[in-house]
Amino acid sequence: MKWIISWLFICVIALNIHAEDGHHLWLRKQAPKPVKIICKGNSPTLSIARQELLQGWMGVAGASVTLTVKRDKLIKGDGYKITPSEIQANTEWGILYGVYELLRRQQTGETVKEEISNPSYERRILNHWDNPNGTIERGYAGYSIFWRKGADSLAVTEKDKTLWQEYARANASIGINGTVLNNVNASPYVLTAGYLAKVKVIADILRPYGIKVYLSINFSSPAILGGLKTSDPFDTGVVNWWNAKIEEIYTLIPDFGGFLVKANSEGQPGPQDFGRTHADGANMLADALKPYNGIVMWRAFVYSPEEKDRAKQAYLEFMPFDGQFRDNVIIQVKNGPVDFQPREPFSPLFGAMKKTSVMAELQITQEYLGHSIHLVFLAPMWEECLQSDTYQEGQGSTVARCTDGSIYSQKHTAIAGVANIGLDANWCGHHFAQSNWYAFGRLAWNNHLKSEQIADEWIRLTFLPGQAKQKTISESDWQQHFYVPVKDMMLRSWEAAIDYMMPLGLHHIFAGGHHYGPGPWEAPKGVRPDWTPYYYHRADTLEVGFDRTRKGSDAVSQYHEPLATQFDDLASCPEIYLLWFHRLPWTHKMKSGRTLWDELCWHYEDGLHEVRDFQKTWDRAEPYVDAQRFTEVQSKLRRQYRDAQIWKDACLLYFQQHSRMPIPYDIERPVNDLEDLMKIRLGWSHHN
Ligand code: GCW
Repeated sequence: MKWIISWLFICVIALNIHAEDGHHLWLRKQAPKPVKIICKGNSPTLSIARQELLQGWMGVAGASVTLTVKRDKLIKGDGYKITPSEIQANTEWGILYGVYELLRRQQTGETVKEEISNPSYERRILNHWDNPNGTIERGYAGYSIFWRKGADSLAVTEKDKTLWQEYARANASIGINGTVLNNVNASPYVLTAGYLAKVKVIADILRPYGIKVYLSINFSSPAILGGLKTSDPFDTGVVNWWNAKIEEIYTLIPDFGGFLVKANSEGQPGPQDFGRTHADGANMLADALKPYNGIVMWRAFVYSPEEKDRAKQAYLEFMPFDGQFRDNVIIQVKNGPVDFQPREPFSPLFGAMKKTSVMAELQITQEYLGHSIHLVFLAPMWEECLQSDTYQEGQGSTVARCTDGSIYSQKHTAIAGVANIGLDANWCGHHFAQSNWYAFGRLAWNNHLKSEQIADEWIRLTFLPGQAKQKTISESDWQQHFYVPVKDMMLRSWEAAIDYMMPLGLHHIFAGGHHYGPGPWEAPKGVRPDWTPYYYHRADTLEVGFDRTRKGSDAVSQYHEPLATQFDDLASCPEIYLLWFHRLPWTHKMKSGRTLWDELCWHYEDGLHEVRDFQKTWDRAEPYVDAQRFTEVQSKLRRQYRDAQIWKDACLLYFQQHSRMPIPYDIERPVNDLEDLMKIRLGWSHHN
């Protein structure tokens, strides 16, 4: 008996050793070749650089690499110059980034000549929506890696430290250099001594990897924590309180990055509570942070039930203050004007605020794109936004160029991504969701990178042929049967999700609260109208869509010409944004010659078929992947298909009640009844 138990034990250990749970992300262990490193300096960051080269060198065996920290006019910020045997940078962090780039090239087989790479943005920041009790708002990968519930919430274990170091390494490897450790719906208590002591420990671990920590703050902290009567930014007591708090923070963490603020948004306190403006609030904090080189990232995510068109409010509220913010304030603007919907046109604030630093906020966590259940590669969405032309300073004034300092001189430039990271072994809940963390970092470093290149790198780094189930595969076999179809699947996945959720410019037709399943039938009965899908689709027996043309809410006029006219005019409005800008009869003729109703049906159908196809692609990939990741992704795809079917059935059957037109007969018939779908929606809130 005893030996059976110990035999079983050995088997479990052996299995564990070979278990491929995805924890290594895109940084997989391989047997390195010997390399000689020539480097004069000595520091924690340079030691990491050396160690990474020693444990990951896949170049010529016995080669030597020289690392030199030396200024060069062509190298900017933490950029670097690399050749196959040299890395030069202005800063040690630049050396580290150069090391990761060189190793990445060796692994992906991309050649290196002599080249300089400079980051597009000075600050490349993750925003964690982690609460002090360990839960994560819109997080689908388990609890927070920083905070936890209960009495030991502020304790720091060795396990925590290891995890934070792995986290820092992963971020540094893709150029991320900042992290906001807590939710923008901020608890004031993160500024108390106990939390700050823990923030210091985290900062100390992240520092050698070039990562600064930031905190989200609650604007009412002076009243809640300091016992003051007010948190009015013009009150001297309030100003003194912030000054003292900021001094306390910098005494602990001399390179603390600054604050992220969600103010007067979705019930959060802010300067307007005291009759002051966004500029008054942001500037007060900016002045207090200035002596320490800290910055304020002030969010423009504002909307209220009074505004007739939610999509217009951020622009209306912020444009009047253009030029009034301090130079260490950056206005943080979500990619679209509403809220991280499956597809939105870019926010009209980009490029329009010409005298204010503006940064984009992207959402890596898939709040509106299938949580950690659906396989959706987000790089194409971000590429679409970053490469959108705002025309603010003539043709070519893309969102990327309006925010990275190429067009406007901004004292600070930055980009943020809402993190999808949690305690799950694979960090992100879905193995493919790791590609979105990767993509954010790569685009933050180079906002002109193509999605295809990002997918290429990520697949090669994450699914090494050596880790395949079938050990005898050749490189070309892997290339043809794994790499090509999997890359294709990733690149099609965002459009597929749009098609089975919200095609042709439809948006926010999710069931309330959880933002996972469909709820187009939800109407404003006792609920804020702008929190119900009806507000956004406005379907009746004649028409569907939100009229944002000049005759409607006139949101189109917030865009610079020729866009305002292009969006306003039905003939030139891109069909991907059709129902975002126009309210149209069901019988409206589309470019394809179909009616709007038929076209809508076909999009839902195509989206669903795409997921069926992804299942086949993945099943065919089985020999090329380790068993654990294969099965886990396979199971998620099954769920994705079932839920995509529900999306299609729910939307078509619901909208059909209005259009009163038949679903084209070449389309697969719905398999669910609308009444059932309307009932099961609540069950979906606890599926993660
Ligand atoms: O997308 C919405 C989310 C909220 C979030 C808010 C925001 C953190 O549903 O959960 O709150 O946006 O970005 O502030």
